[in-house]
Amino acid sequence: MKVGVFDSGLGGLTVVSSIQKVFQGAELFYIADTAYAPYGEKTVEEILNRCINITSYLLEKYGIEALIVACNTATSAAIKHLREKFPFLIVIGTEPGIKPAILNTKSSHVGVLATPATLKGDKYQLLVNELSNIKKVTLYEQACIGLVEQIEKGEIDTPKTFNMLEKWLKPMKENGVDTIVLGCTHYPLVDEVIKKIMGNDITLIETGNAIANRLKLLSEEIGHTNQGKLEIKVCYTGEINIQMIEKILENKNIEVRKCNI
Ligand code: DGN
Repeated sequence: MKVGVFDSGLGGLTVVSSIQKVFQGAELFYIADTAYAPYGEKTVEEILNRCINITSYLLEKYGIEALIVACNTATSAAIKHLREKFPFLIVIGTEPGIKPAILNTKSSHVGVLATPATLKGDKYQLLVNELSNIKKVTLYEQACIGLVEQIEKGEIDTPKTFNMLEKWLKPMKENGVDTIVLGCTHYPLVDEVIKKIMGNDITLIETGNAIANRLKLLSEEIGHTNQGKLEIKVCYTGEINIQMIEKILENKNIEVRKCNI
């Protein structure tokens, strides 16, 4: 089985890292669209164009049968169009884990960290409205402008990244937030910094495992046996920090190359 996964950069590799744990016997082609990163500050049309171009490339070059949009921003902008345009593909998107956060919180104060595009998108607003009758919670939404760029540079635990997060998390800390949604696939890469600021009792909700299990389930429905090796190949469109790829996937033998899309 051939699976395509993409994001604006390294973030979607946090999803691939979860996939590695439950999904086998397949080839996984990852596109890091770093020439057009970050997506979070682009228009919906610009993001949609990139999503269509990348999906067409993955189909033509590798013949993928499943596509994972490992990016909350791109999912919000394009998932509906991708499903309409490529109806024969299994298409799995990424959404902020608001529901598990609402179910988890004891203080009823929940933080959401995401890109500006995700928080502004209709899809996010719909999700929040839909879930508002499960339980009454106060949401502290924060658009983390510049955080994706810091992570792409490999600046995970530097004073600048710490200070950015400390400023954004201050109102959450002061108001007793006990659960934070990591609404961007890059943010699990700074989970230790967030814990340093919020304390170890904070619950961080990410979606990599849920996506990996969904891929496993949907692929088995079409006859995938889920046995053997998972081979991962990474392509990037601009620049990329290769040490970060090896670190996230805990593997130094990943094939990495540049591609033009
Ligand atoms: N990893 C992307 C997400 O989940 O939204 C980041 C998008 C971006 O490039 N800012």
